[in-house]
Amino acid sequence: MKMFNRKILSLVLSAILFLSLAVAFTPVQAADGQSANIGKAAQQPSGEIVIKFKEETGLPYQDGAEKALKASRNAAHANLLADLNGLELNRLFSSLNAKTQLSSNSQTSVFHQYFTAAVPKGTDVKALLAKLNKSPLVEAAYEAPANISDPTLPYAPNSTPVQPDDDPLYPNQTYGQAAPLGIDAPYAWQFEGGDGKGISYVDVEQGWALNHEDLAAHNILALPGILMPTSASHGTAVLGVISAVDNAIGHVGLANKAKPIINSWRRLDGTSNIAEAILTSVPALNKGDVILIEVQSTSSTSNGAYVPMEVFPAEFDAIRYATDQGIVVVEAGANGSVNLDTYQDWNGKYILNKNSADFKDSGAILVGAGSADVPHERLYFSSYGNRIDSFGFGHSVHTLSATDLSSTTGYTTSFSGTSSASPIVTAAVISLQGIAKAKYGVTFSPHEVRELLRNPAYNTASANPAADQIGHLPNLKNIIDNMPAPSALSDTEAPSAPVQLAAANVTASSVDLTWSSSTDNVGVTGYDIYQDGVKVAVTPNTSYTVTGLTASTTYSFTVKARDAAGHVSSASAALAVTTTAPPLQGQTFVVTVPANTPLNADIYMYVHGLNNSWSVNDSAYKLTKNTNGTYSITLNVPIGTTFHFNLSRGTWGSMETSSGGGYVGPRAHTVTSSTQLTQVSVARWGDL
Ligand SMILES: [Ca+2]
Ligand SMILES: [Ca+2]
Ligand SMILES: [Ca+2]
Repeated sequence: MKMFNRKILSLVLSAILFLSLAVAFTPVQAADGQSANIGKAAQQPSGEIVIKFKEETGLPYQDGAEKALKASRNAAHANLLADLNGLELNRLFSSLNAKTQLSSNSQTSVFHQYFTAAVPKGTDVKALLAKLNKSPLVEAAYEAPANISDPTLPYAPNSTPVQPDDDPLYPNQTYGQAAPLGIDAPYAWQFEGGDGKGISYVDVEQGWALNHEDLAAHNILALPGILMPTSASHGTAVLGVISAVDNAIGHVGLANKAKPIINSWRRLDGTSNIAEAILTSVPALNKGDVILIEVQSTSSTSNGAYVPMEVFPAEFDAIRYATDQGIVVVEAGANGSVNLDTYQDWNGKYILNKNSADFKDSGAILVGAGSADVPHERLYFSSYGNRIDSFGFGHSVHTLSATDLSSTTGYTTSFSGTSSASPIVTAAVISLQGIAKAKYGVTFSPHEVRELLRNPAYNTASANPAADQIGHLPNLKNIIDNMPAPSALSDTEAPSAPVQLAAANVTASSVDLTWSSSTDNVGVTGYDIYQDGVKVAVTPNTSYTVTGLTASTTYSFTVKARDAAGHVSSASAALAVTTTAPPLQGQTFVVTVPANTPLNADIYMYVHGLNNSWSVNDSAYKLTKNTNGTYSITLNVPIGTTFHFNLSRGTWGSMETSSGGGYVGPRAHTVTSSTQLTQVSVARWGDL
């Protein structure tokens, strides 16, 4: 094999310079007839080509190998140099050099024949490659692979194609159209599962017309509960957005192949119980399925404004139970115009503000209401704040309607509120879960699907995100194009149990818990805190302040770690914590005595029971005489205590009586605050 000589290379430096300048300005005739000057714009490559030279070319395996051609007096080399037209040749395999031996038989290997060259912008690459491939020294010249990506299977085409064109009202469903206007349901429909096939959902509200002509084909399952005729239009409208049948009438639900189930919060016994409806929906569903909560309420601290149901502890716990089971919960954010960041519950806690230490995460996707046009503005009635994950259209939603439970037809152009926004978001969730299930056999955890909807890179922002605070409108195309595999696919391991659980700052009603981070094969997403076996909190941090405890009481705490796939670790070692005794509160009693009370009388408080050892003249309970003639005493007693007392002048015979000399029952006193002042009036003494 012929090898080049570095000395020759240096001797012909000026010749190289001349030659390279000469080729640099040689126009190449492009395939389309236009000439492209490829030597000038070398700073802006448009791509890479790979050239495999024949072994007899003899290029040294080093970057800048074209310099060797310039130094050569071989005519074939000169022709090749001309064909290269100024390109720089670099090693394709930068791990190899001229001395690397990959074969015992040869100093070089097939790999030493491969070079790569950056092609300047404007080059006719086809023409360049054609010329190189004709060269007697080139075995192959081709474009380097572009658009390299993971060789995962593409989403399978939908085996039950959605045919919306013969559903006459479909064109009015702008909320389903491509982003930025809608969530782009047709994009999802192309793929197996994108129409909701394989996924079930429960709609929790209180009335539906299940025999509506555009729903009846579903044979909708009704869980036990009472259906209210006055709410038939609402429930029918919600179902229409998601489940209107793909036929030749009415609308097309955005996830019309999903299985709809209804569960009335009007229970069979006539009570209203949304938490019960959520709880009883869970057994009807599988992991990855969805519960839609189409209810709102006012709370004692919302000043009459509607707030989402999760502000109520029973509903919160029911939602968290569902999300802990892997069920995605979508919850209407409510129509009370409330800034959820500043909403306080009856304990003064900012339970809906993610930036507050008080924040409690139910795991639900909370939905706000945006306008039905672009840019989507927050509607005046919508709840808002950092807790809102997503928004849908809050007005002008075209869907099914009904006048009563037995309606078989009816359509509306004006379904509205966070009620109309929530089924739009629900349909997006169902589509994603359906595609994941079809492709991977598993669905996303509630945490994962919420993160997909919250991702600002994938979804459509509202008009003024910083002020609107209603999250994003789902954009199924972007999410699907960027969709990761559900972590449940690869992650089958639970995190390690938390260790070093410790308590600090123990008070009569609270304790600070800390623990060491758990480890996980993928990643820990949070910790569940258990108090006497009952989960009381979820936090992404390794510390938590448990509040609302009773004084002088021993509690047992444990902590479990969880990952994005929903796996939960075993419990940490239990930690027993005894709260401190309650702080004593000063209770002042001011006693007015009868006019015939001797000026030098000693007045005592007799506290029934153990407090003063059955003594009616215990000096610790002797009152002080005030300048205005009243008597007073301050007792230090724990808050919450109730005790009974009477007054006397120090003997059983001088106990207080009624004005007629009758028995006076024990006076009850309950300590409710630290600054209580109680006025007591003695009518008469028993001996005077
Ligand atoms: Ca159709
Ligand atoms: Ca239809
Ligand atoms: Ca894991």
